[in-house]
Amino acid sequence: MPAPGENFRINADRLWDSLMEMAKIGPGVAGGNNRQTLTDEDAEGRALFQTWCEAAGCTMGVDKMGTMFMTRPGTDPDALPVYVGSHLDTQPTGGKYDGVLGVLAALELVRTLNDLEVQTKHPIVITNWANEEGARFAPAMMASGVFAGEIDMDYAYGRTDLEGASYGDELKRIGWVGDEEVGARKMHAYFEYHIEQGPILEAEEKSIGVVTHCQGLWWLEFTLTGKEAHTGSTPMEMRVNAGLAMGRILEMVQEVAMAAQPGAVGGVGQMKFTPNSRNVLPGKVVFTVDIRTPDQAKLDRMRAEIETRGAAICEELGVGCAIEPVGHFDPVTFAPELVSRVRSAAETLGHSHMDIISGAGHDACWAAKVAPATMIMCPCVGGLSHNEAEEISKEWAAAGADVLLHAVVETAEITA
Ligand code: HGY
Ligand code: MN
Ligand code: MN
Repeated sequence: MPAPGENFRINADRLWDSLMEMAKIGPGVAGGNNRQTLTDEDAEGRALFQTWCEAAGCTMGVDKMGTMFMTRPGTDPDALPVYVGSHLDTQPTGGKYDGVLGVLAALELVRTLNDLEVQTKHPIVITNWANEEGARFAPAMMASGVFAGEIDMDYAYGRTDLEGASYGDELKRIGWVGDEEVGARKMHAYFEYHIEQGPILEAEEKSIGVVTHCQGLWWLEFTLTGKEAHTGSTPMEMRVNAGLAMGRILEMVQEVAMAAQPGAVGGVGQMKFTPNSRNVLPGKVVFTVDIRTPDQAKLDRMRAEIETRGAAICEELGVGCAIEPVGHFDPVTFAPELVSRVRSAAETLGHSHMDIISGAGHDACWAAKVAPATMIMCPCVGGLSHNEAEEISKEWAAAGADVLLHAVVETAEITA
């Protein structure tokens, strides 16, 4: 069969309508979403997604981590499927498109193939990975990490949120414990379409990011032990001040990341003081340092320096210090043959494009461990993401979805 021409495109309005419909579930307080993993809102989003996929002729499978697999049959049932997915869970103050665009663009791809009565040799499986964000249960990309054999399922089940609820209990509570062994499924290839979550594509005025790599990551959880004491009557020289140690460590992380420029980031997004009372010096401070760079050696050097200097800061202040890695993956190189398929699809469709390294982590990073995998990106306004003001245009959304359609169909091989 000849490769589809440049008129082979998705229905941009239907994709946009689906995005807006899904965005109504788990609304945020400022126009975005709060549909955190394994919450009732996540369950509601899953149910809507299941209804849509089954209406498009897909059959559902769910694995023991709660990841959803919606299969459109191919003409060769023995052919390994082409998986196309991302995630429906969001940050607490997330946007409407992070993850959701990739899942619903995959659904739109199937809807378009149905409209045109196109058959493919390989089945196509739309995938909604559970707990991509890692906001409620660290690490991020947890279910895809278990799928790739990089994270132990019992460890994952035992992860708890700030209220002490465990992943396993919450998955059971919302009724989404599947029956499939995690990772039993084999993939012919994996594609993920995602907003860039950074400023490059918009600044360069490119509609398509041809993602060649993804930077590596460490999440280092620091637990600092101080001495609870009165903030008013305790003399400065008597304090065992875990809060001060945290402040100095944050400053040091900034310094390490700036010294590693260009191409490195470091910071902290979450911390917890105990007892977290205004006039009690904290007995315990827990926070997670997030460092990332595409350069393997630099990533390892940054981790070593932050751990060594963090321990020294605590020793100087007499504060106890424990450091536990709670998230990690090495820099990822995506499958060159799929990357060039994405690039040529953008060219066929006449979309401006550029090669790009993903700054954010994605389920594709783990999928790349077990199958040829790659990603497609579209710009986002101001490069903003993990913020309720996250925004894209309908045109950007459709351009990437068209590239996804072409690259996936070429990989799944049209038969009719
Ligand atoms: O942390 C990440 O990069 C992703 O947004 N979960
Ligand atoms: Mn995402
Ligand atoms: Mn995200």
